[in-house]
Amino acid sequence: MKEGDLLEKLKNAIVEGDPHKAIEIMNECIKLGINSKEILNKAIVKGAEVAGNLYEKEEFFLADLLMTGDALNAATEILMNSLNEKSEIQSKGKILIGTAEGDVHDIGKSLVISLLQGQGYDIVDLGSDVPPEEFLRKAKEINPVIIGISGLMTMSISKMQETVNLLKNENIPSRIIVGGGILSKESCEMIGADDFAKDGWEGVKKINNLIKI
Ligand code: B12
Repeated sequence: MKEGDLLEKLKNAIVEGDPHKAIEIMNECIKLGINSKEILNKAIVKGAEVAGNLYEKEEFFLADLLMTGDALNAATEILMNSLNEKSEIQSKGKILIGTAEGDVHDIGKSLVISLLQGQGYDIVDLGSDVPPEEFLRKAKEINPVIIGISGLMTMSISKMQETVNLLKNENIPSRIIVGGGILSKESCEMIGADDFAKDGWEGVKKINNLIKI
């Protein structure tokens, strides 16, 4: 099967919320050596977008979104394993990461973590729905070079802002980067973070740049 057809089938399996099919096609993609960025952008994120739009139009219900979440998790787990296998680099420093308070979305964050581990960073993952005070407590304990905050919902923006304000007011020296589907350069400025990334690969590049400063 052609690469484009396979990625289209993977996207459909994600929208349909079929983890078994997603696993089968993902394994095929890896076997064929399809570039992981292509898999992520053309199948995984596209599938998530289609499901999200259907949900917005009320053609999908929460149960459908949950099934898409299962298929997304199944596909990204395989992608993450393939990214991890390639990591043989020395530690570049500690990164503290979590999803903003009130937000349970964590699939994109997990992907970013795999990419960063592949680049040789040590990751401390606070999970999802993380209160600003928890970011602060952990930052004081481990002194990370970077703090990453993920957020996928509009309401996460104010929580990210609150977290950044708290960290800056407490003079935490770590550089802060935010990411997640809803963010833009403008919302990043509003949040007061040092940078933002639209996808995981851009995140890695920007983090590498931030630690040079
Ligand atoms: C799967 C999904 C779920 C799953 C989540 C499972 C999980 N464990 O994560 C479930 C079913 C649980 C869920 C629940 C809900 N969801 Co939902 N969900 C989605 C969906 C379809 C896909 C999200 C996803 O995984 N995308 C794929 C990943 C790979 O992309 P990503 O997260 O953007 O990550 C990439 C980049 O952004 C970046 N990145 C991400 N984080 C970070 C962090 C850093 C530091 C960096 C550098 C980069 C970075 O790198 C990643 C890789 O490139 C989206 C639609 C969409 N378009 O995103 C809706 C969506 C996010 N959900 C939405 C909603 C409304 C909800 C619910 C409120 C529904 C409800 N009525 O209960 C609840 C939220 C509950 C809560 N309190 O959080 C809305 C949010 C709307 C808004 N603007 O606020 C969306 C946009 C759907 C829509 N169009 O309406 N959801």
